[in-house]
Amino acid sequence: MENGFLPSTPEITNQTGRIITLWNGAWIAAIVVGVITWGLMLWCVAAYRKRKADNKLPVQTRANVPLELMYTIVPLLMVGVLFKFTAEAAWEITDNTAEADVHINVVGKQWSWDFNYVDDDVYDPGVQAYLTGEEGVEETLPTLYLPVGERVEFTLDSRDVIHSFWIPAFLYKEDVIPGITNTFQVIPQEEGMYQGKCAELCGEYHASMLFNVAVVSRDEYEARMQELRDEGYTGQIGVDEYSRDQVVRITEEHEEEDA
Ligand SMILES: [Cu+2]
Repeated sequence: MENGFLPSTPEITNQTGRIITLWNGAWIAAIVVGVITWGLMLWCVAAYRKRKADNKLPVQTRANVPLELMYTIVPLLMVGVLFKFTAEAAWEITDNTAEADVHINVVGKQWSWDFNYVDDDVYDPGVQAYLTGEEGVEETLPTLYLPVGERVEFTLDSRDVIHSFWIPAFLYKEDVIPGITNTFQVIPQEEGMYQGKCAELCGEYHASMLFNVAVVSRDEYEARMQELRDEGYTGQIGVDEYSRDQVVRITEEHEEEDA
């Protein structure tokens, strides 16, 4: 399996290959340990089963120092190996020291996302998705544009409660916490449309916090920036700016439509 059943491929971002390798390695290690453990259990059940006319108690063993050392050291080794590979991968993935080409500030809000394109000084205020259960919802979702092959630095802010910014195909999510700005970098490597979600239960319409991610060419990216400029979305939308009432009002309007 190239992707270990994950919703991604090694090429989608500069990080997905590393994450898939870690995931597959952890599964292989777990299966090896599992097979040995299950095998020993079954062997004990079969080899030491009670036989006919065997009515004595088995030998009663109390302490066995070599055995106790073994079952202390072996799990420590296993945890140590898992820790080493996980920590190495995490260091590399969360390394933010490189100079980014594109800076995007995401503001999570109940229940959508605002996208500030910092370098182009435009923004896209996300309107909460209205999930009817019918097809075609994708077209109504806010869409985040990213230029392919460029290093993107995300800064994540929240206007209200804790959210989590998640693009499943990128195999990475990061919490969006009020009062704290989290940062990560990624290089999207394949053009296409991806899905984004909130991965932290954040209230009644948490499930509506969907967005699209369009990884496009530099030209298409700039065309989108111009589009936002033409629509009047110049400047940046502040963390406290877009009132929560406005979003709640949108929700209520939808509810009236339903009624
Ligand atoms: Cu949320």
